[in-house]
Amino acid sequence: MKIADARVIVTCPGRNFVTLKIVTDEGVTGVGDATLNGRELAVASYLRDHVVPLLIGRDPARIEDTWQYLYQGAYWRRGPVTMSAIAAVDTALWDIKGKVAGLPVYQMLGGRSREGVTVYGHANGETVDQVLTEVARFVDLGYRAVRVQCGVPGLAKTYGVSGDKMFYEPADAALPSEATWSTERYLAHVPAVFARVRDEFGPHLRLLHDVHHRLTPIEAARLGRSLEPYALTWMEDPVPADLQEGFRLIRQHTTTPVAVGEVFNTVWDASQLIREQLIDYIRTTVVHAGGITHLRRIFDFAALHHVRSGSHGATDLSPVCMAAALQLDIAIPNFGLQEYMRHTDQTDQVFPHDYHFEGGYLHPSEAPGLGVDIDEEAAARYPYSPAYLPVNRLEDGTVHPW
Ligand code: KDG
Ligand code: MG
Repeated sequence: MKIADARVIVTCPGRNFVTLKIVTDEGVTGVGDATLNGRELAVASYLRDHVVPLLIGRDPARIEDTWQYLYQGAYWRRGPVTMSAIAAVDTALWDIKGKVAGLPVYQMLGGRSREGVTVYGHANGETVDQVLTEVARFVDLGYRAVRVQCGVPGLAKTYGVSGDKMFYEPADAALPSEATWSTERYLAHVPAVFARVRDEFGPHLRLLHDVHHRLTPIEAARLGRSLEPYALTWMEDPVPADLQEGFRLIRQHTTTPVAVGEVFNTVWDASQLIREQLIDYIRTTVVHAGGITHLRRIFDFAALHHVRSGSHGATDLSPVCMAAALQLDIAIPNFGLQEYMRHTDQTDQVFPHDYHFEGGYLHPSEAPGLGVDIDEEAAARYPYSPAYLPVNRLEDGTVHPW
């Protein structure tokens, strides 16, 4: 069997997605997600101009060899554009291998380690009362874990607090919108939010919070300590992880678990954090960290260091990524949690799939391969539309992480 064709499909059914579809000379097809929020066309070009010509005629069964060929062969390693492109190829080849074998991909990864994939949803509101209403909605839907984000008094807009509560869209404008940030106001408010949520929902609901890289290590240490009475499952991205030894300071001061990694692309981005056990959950995902092959490598390395998975699963990761993530989540020994933000009906129509939510769990498809596809005719009805993530500034105008 040989790869006969590979198509890069850019579509915007409510938000932009980039998908690679590989076709073999025997008519077997596989799909991979290549979406990089706000930089979609860079990955589309990397694939079309520099990867697709190298795929034609290759044996689709040689997944590891193709991964190494694209990673080592390019000479220029790592980075979100390169690794999203490699991820798309890798994911599509696992899809093909599963279809050829007649097995869902998780069976080729060692089979089930659990009955379902525990997911967390996003409850957010401008006020604490709104937050409580949203948490209740997720609890009623059966979620066992909920991420809680709240507006900050005195700030007009806070990233993570969305207009549409169920189909949250972070890339909100054709050019980046701007918001104003105050760490002082934030740190003063967050513990009170979690006090109310714990009080209302009791000790058993798993609660999470995303800091979106906005703090310094000592500020994060203070936040973690102030949240200890509310027993969070994790505090996410407390500081930018470029300087990894900064996490030592956080660890010295708080027992609130730490989750990091949605912007990481390789095991090398996380190696110090994992080796020194400075984090508890690694949030790398299929699409941005080199596909199923490389994400499995990261999770195995993490497993040796008491670190569990917590894959990113926002709406800017397509159903193709989610289908692939679930195949891995159900199989690995050190699964922690899977983020799950629901896609809109438009998106689900473009990407037919049969993973499903039940009782707080997502269940991967049992179909051969990944159990997801792209309807190319439907995709063609939604042309690319520029959309960017917002930018944050401090009250004095200094650019700051959102
Ligand atoms: O593209 C960026 C989003 O995926 C990001 O804002 C989502 O932080 C995020 C999360 O944890 O889902
Ligand atoms: Mg996050």
